[in-house]
Amino acid sequence: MSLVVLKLGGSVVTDKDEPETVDDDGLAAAADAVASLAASGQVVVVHGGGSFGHHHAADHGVSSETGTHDAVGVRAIHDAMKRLNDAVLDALAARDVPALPVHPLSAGARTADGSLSLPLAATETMLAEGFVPVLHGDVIAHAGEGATIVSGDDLVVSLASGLDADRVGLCSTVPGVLDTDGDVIPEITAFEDAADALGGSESTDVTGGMAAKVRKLLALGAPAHVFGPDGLSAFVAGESPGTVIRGE
Ligand code: IP8
Repeated sequence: MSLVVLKLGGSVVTDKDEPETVDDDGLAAAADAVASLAASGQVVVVHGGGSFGHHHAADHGVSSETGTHDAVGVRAIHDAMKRLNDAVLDALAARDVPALPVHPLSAGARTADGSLSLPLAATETMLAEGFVPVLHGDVIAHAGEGATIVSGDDLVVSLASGLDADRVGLCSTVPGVLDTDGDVIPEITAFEDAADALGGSESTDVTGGMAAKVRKLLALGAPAHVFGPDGLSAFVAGESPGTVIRGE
């Protein structure tokens, strides 16, 4: 059975300008898409932080590099993400999708070099038993740093490679990877295809993390589609909305 890993950006399922506010229409459209995917194969969902995780992370001075040893702060970030995760699970349950939470804080860790270790037994067994695992960007124990933020994108890369996904979708508010004129690049098969737009081949994180994201997605064994909310139904139908990133 084919396996799809789908990331729902925080800006798609929340109202980024209002603290801890779900974007009901965005979440409904995303949940409809997951329900369609789940009807024909296996799906792992990952969602971002949006207006739930990010301001708590900023309040406590925590980023993906800078950690904290303050358990109160770690819980504030994690609890906010659990509230958003509950809203996503509820929207899926309302569509009869057998969705279950997997909280990265309790499942994985970062090693001292910053790489993510995410054991997959829970996710794999849920899939084999017909459930739809739903992970989320989170705060996570980090060797030497206390706890730092793990983004949904990093989880997608670990899940897609560890579970040998067939397709990966990243739905955010941008319609794809954009060239220097602001047009969507339909296909990227090497970093050089998008190097100008991404700030050059030496750049790792200049355009909202897109350069780093493209590099990681090129290393996957599965095609990764980067698209906006308007592309969700095309992605569900097996088409290639936005940009497809395909390493060779
Ligand atoms: O929105 C970040 O996940 P992202 C999650 O995928 C937190 O970057 C806790 C800020």
